[in-house]
Amino acid sequence: MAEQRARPQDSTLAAICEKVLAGERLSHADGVALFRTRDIFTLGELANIVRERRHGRRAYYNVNRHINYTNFCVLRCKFCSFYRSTDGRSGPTEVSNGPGYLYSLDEIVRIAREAADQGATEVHIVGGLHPTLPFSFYTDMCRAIRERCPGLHIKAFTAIEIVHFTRVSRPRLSIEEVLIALRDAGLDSLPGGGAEIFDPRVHAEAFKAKVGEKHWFDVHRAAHDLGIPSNATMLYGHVESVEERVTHLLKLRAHQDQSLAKCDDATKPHSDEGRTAVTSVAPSLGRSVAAFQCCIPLSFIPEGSALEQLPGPTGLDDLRTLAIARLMLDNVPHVKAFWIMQTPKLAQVSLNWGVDDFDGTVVWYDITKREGRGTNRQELSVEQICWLIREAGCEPVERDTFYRPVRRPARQLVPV
Ligand code: V47
Repeated sequence: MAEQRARPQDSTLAAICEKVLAGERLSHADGVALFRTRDIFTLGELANIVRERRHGRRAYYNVNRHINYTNFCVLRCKFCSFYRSTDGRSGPTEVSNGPGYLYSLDEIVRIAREAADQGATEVHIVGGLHPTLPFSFYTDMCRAIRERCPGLHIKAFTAIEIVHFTRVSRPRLSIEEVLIALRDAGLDSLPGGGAEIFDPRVHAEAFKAKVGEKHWFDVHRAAHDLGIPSNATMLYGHVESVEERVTHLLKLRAHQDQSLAKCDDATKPHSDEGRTAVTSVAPSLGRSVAAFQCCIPLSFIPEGSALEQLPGPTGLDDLRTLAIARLMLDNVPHVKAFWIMQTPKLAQVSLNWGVDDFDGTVVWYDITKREGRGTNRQELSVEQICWLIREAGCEPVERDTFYRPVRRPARQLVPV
């Protein structure tokens, strides 16, 4: 059993190994030591031990579709290559100087319907902060998707968009009121985007105009209190230090402690034991409290952003960060490698470094493109994902958004 093998070559890791093997919580200093160590095999092995305790050799993926409904944005975050200024003419750099766009509601519903017809269980919808769209655009979007695709899980809007909606709503709504209106229109869960790095210095340097950590946590706290599950991200490899990454993870852990303390057993995020979903019909989310289901460390892609002079994370930095997220977040069930950002090859390797979730088929993705000018068609087929997972020695498990296994007849998925 892997648990017996961790014998660190770096003696400073001995106490950390003992803590991990005993299931004890790691400190900030432990997290920093793991970032600094050259004993990468011990780090990977520790993260794999924790991953196997929770999930065995299972590796999750989902059949999903990302919809980035607009790239117009009132913000100009330095790490972002996606936004277009609201006059529609410019992006952050020459490379990312393509046109601005806004999908109509009909187009969004058409994409969602097509995804559902092709077997998707989830749509993941996020966009820029559009300057003029009314709040009704977003509730109408959820309502129309819910009507046309009743079984499709709607995971939509980062915390930053939710705060933006409070500002554009008339009369002005609170965060809680916005979430209730969206939930009543069909929203099932929130994605984890927009967290970046919870640190005032990094905030001032890389995304000054964006709302900061207080608002991000206010949205996720309100969502959890309403019984709406969510995810949490960390954007790493730009202007932050490793100490700031560890602080970010510990802030997520502290928030999760609070949410879990309020959770009743029925809604506590769970591994898939004993639960099976044929479709992604959400459990009733009404009055219970929810929590983070998953942490997604996002590997910064510099191309096309105002920080494109930076090198971005190396492969080893990606692996370290994913492994350390697994080790620090002892109360978050899943750690995801989003293959769009870590690349399929690295995401595959990370399945033995603490990661248990590969995200999904995605199909279209606009927010980042690896080559800067690359196409937004970014898709892996179920066959490709399962092959990568199996080759890593894991068992592929198709999940719904709540990590319940999806069982479907062979060849139910229609190729796009
Ligand atoms: O909020 C922006 C980040 C996020 C860049 O919840 C960048 O399951 C890297 O949150 N390089 C959107 N990252 C993606 C996101 C996400 C993805 C997959 C799954 C889930 C989930 C959430 O991408 C943004 C921002 O933090 N981002 N620009 C960039 N240049």
